[in-house]
Amino acid sequence: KPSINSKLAIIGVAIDLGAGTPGVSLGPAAIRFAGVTERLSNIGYQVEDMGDIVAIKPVSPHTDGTNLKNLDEVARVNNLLCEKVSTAMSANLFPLVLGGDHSIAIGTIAGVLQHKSNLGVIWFDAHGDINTDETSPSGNIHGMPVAVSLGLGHDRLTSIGGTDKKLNTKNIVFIGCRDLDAGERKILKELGITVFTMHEIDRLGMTEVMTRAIEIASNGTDGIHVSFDLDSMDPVFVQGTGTRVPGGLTYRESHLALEMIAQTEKVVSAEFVEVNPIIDHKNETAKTAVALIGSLMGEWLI
Ligand code: 6HN
Ligand code: MN
Ligand code: MN
Ligand code: MN
Repeated sequence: KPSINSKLAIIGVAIDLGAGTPGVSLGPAAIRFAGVTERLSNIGYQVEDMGDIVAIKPVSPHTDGTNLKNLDEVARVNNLLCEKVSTAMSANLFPLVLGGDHSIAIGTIAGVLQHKSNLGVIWFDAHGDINTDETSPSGNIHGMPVAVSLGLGHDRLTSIGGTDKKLNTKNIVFIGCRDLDAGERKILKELGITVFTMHEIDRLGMTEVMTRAIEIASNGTDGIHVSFDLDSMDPVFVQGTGTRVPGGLTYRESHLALEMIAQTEKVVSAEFVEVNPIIDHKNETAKTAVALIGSLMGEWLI
């Protein structure tokens, strides 16, 4: 659990090969530049920066026999990430993973599952990220990590960390969705996964939504992983992210959600993804990510 004075590992993943828009590979650098280490040190954490895993753009994005873009390199990077996250947890370090596109959740979650076999997940996103190679409209792997972490999709991805170590549908919950593909709606419904769309957040309010979400992610689990896609927020707060969708979480709703998760003291790992400094204004999206990280790590639990 992230308690003040515990140790934390920062793991950057410089990859944009899972996304349609280039630039999120510079996300880890932007978030470091925005002062993530200093922020966490000031809260009272001992921070170990384990550096970046760096993706290399292939000459051709196509792997034989699949529509998935950059499959070879996305798989290589996520295998490395899985190992690195697992190594951090073996050393009793809380893994804080900085993206990078959301395909890195494949490696992060696979790594955490080596240590926590009944993991709950709270997934903040405008999107469902639950496409498979069969349902994906784009071939972009950042639209697939939830499916992969459930064992669905291409075996080059589902094999990462072991096909036996997967998430349980009853412990996954989505927050902030407002752009779900037809195939994703079908999968979500079939699997019975709870989705708090913007509609539910409007109707119930963030406090009630998070109370329910935390219950789902806690029920019978040995920890909670937080996967935060910056595009869950309203585009007015996050210019620097590639797949912006109007009508998202406000600045305070996002912080309130993460502060409530921090209060549970059940969080075992986290990732903040899809920060794109190339399309941002004065690194503001990375600064927002750092503030959100502060809230998740208990900055306001005085
Ligand atoms: N993300 N559903 C779309 C697709 O291409 O599969 C968009 C995915 C966006 C993924 O924001 O992490
Ligand atoms: Mn996402
Ligand atoms: Mn998204
Ligand atoms: Mn879409």
